[in-house]
Amino acid sequence: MILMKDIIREGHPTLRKVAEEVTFPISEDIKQLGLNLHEYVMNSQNPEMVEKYGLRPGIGLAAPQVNESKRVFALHIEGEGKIEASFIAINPKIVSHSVEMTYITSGEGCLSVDRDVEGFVPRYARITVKAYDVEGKEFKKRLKGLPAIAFQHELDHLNGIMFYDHIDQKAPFKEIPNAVPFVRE
Ligand code: SB7
Ligand code: NI
Repeated sequence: MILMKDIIREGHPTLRKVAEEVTFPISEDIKQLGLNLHEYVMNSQNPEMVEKYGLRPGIGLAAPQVNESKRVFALHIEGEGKIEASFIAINPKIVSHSVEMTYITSGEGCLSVDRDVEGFVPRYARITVKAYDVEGKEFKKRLKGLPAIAFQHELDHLNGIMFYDHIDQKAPFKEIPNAVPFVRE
């Protein structure tokens, strides 16, 4: 089980590496890594588990954040008891995206960043993605809203990119062209 002590923080070199592609057939270790990442994000949204294990809530977690430089991440996004997106993605890619952009009005955070970094993080409003699941089966999805934003945040981790790399240093709250703001409750 992944705990906060297993999550590396900014300054650790692994967060700046381009993670390695997963090879096929998918090994038992990679499968377990994916399942553990997914378990963390689900547990971190369960008040009893948060309390018991001191978890910080997160809607996604990428393998490099647990110091495994592999192209794997997990997402779990629930709102009003409804699961909006919940999956493990191996060798994920964006196959197409909208021209329209979006950004979370309150900014983004990261389990590997122990400080608040303010500013708008431009993201594609809609994306079509492809990835493999832990059984090695390819899937394709269309994502919008928070799942689309989170997918891009996690994919960035696989490429050594942190959310604040996208914030305009001189004008963090400058309007983003072609963007429809996303308000997170
Ligand atoms: C806000 C938070 C996240 C994604 C998009 C907007 C995920 C936070 C948890 N992570 O650090 C995952 O990498
Ligand atoms: Ni992150």
